[in-house]
Amino acid sequence: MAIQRTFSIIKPDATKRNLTGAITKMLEDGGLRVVASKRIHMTKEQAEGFYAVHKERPFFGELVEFMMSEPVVVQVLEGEDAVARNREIMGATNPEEAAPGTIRKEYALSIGENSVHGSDSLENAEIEIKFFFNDDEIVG
Ligand code: RTP
Ligand code: MG
Repeated sequence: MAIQRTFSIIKPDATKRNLTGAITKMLEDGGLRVVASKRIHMTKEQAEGFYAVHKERPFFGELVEFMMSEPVVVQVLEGEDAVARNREIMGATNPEEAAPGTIRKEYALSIGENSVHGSDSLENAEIEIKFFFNDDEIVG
């Protein structure tokens, strides 16, 4: 299996409850390394741009408002099979369907306020990393 990089967001519901450290520990314990990290307050342009693929979905407006509601922590995670590994550690989008021991099972409040984002493919990981980070901010 190859070493990959993926993109993660610790979402507003989690930063608000001071869960940045707890969630990062779950990612690290799961075998991923944080090679870039910053806390930002997303602008409307950033939230709409990042979630542009969802713009026709009924929850788009709600999702954008949520992502702008509090600061988030954007991270680049590195490790073996990092894209899939991160998705496993996160658990299903809906916390009611998330497996025991996953971040969303442990911490998510609802299908919308679900504590973390993780890239769903290697191709999207590259696009999402570039959306928030310059090359010199990532230290492997
Ligand atoms: P993410 O992109 O955030 O890692 O989550 P995901 O792949 O598991 O879920 P996706 O289908 O890509 O949806 C993106 C985010 O939109 C919010 N959502 N709300 N109200 C709803 O029915 C609903 N469905 C999705 C969630 O915050 C989800 O993570
Ligand atoms: Mg997604």
